[in-house]
Amino acid sequence: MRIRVINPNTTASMTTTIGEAASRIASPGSEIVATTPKSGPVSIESHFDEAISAVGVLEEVMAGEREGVDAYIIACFGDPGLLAARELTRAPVIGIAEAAFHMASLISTRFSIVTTLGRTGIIAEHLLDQYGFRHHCRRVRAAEIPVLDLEHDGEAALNRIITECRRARDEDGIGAIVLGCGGMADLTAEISDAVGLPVVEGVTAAVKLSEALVGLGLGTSKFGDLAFPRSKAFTGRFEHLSHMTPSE
Ligand code: 5HY
Repeated sequence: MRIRVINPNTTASMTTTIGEAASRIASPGSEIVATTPKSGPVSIESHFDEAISAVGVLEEVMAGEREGVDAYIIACFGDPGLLAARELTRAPVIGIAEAAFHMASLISTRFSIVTTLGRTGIIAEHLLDQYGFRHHCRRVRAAEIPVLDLEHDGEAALNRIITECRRARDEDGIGAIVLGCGGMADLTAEISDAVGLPVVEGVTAAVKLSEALVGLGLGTSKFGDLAFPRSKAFTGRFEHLSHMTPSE
């Protein structure tokens, strides 16, 4: 099966980190194709960044539909454009936040999230409510590191993340930790060793969930709100999207 892993920010080196982590965990026979949108923010650290990045995600899904893809992963912890992306395909589309919440709730009764900047914590909280995991999550914590520090100042960033994970372990009464950024995809083992708790990371969790859904022959339902978008005209910079409704 071919799994398209979309990094919604436009930092190619972070796409490489995400793609390598996905390939390491993928089953034999699963081909990981990690992609970066042509347009968008170099990192996603606000509602504005999130909104703009969603268009890039949707264009990557449309490209995947032309090339033939069995499953899609949205590798940003805000799951930008998730439901809109599901409208465009019959294939499963998995957001890394949703995947991590599901996996963490299977191995612990309570988990905490450790993300990058405090200001994006609210985005994770909104997703906890939307997906019905609020009661599983004790706290959304932040290491207060800009997303691209994971690429440019990895050691210092890792130490701040480990420090916050240890605080969560000692203060939150939890059984597991969820890492709150796609750029942390390669840090799971190191953090788990340093903290001594199960650490759930969304990119790798999403790969395994994608393989399970495709293996079960399950895809995005086309009945109801996730049916293909109705064909219509688009104007201005989106004119190329006009009447592009995928074939039924
Ligand atoms: C992410 N930003 O996973 C989010 C993390 C965050 O560019 N990739 C990003 O801090 O919300």
